[in-house]
Amino acid sequence: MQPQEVQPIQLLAPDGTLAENEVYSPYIAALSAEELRELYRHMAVERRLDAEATSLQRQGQLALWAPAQGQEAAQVGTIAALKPTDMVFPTYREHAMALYRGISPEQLLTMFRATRHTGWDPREHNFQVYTLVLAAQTLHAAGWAMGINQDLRMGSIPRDRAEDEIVVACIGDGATSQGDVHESMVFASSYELPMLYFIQNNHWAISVPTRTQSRGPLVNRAQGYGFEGVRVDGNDVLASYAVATRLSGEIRAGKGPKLIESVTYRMGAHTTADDPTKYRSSQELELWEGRDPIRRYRSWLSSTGDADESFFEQVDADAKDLASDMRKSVLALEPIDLERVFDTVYSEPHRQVEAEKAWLKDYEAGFAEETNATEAGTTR
Ligand SMILES: Cc1ncc(C[n+]2csc(CCOP(=O)(O)OP(=O)(O)O)c2C)c(N)n1
Repeated sequence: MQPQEVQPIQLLAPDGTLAENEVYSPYIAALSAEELRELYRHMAVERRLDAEATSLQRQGQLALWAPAQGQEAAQVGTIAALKPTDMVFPTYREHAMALYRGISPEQLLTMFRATRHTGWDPREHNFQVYTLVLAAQTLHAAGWAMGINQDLRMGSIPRDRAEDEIVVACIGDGATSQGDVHESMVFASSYELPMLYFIQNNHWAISVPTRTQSRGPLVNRAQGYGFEGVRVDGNDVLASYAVATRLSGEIRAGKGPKLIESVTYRMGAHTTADDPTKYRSSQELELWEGRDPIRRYRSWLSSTGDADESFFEQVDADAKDLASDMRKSVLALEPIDLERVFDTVYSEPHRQVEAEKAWLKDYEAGFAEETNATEAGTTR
């Protein structure tokens, strides 16, 4: 059976021309020139940060980096449509969303330098810590959303929470194959939870293409659970914003969960640990380079007269400053205290954790012996 195609909602074509859409255009018309410029700024700054983080990893200053190049519009458009009080459950690639929520580059890179499990307090930003176990956050998100419903029912909203809070569960195309997603969606649908599933279909789950993971468009899954899904061009920041605004408004109004399949593309490697040329073609990459989300938006924004060359130059200068500050602050991050890592897993001593700690200490001691031997060799 041929997979049924679903045309994604697109407002901005790759050449930067804007189309009218009866449902979605009014959301864009409501944005001020300043808000439109901010969308650009967020995308451009994240892209610069991404490039810098990739370089830092190559220089051995980060243990790993998961580039988000190409996914800026999907992320910025969506998070800009939310309220700061909405709780976001990210994967490990939501850098543009994290920055938008006020997480600093240093906080963002802390985990990637392996100096802490995370660099930020989720309560300060309503942005949970990155989740590396695929799809686990979809269950955490459903649990949080059940808590919201419970608070509403009991009439006891905690003082630090908003009455109309909704929950966003971010997820990759590959991770939708995890059973956790099914459980989460069943709960969300059955209990009409205030949840937005935000799938960034970046076409690859490391080396496995989406078509292997799903024989039909991922957006169609929502229907199977009994809620609405919308497929959007994730390289179009305006469509991403408009779709997320409409759907989050409906969730806030008590209409239960919704799903966005944001069709985008990961331009870089899955992480700095893999080589995408081994599994995808240069023609495919070229095709998506032609759909670049930032270039497309810049071209439209210039044409409106809402942003001139000096604005773009200023954004570039700000991004450059951010990259240079980031280099300094990352190098200054203190290494993690290994005792603390193991001692905070359980509140009481645990045999397995003790055994793992002893193994690691022994392993680390091996390096000290090697260094001593080398030094002894050079002085002899
Ligand atoms: C439960 C689980 N299984 C496998 C992995 C290994 N793994 C890490 S990322 C990844 C691919 C994820 O692809 P996708 O969900 O499309 O997200 P993307 O990385 O493309 O943003 C895999 C298989 C993991 N982290 N967790």
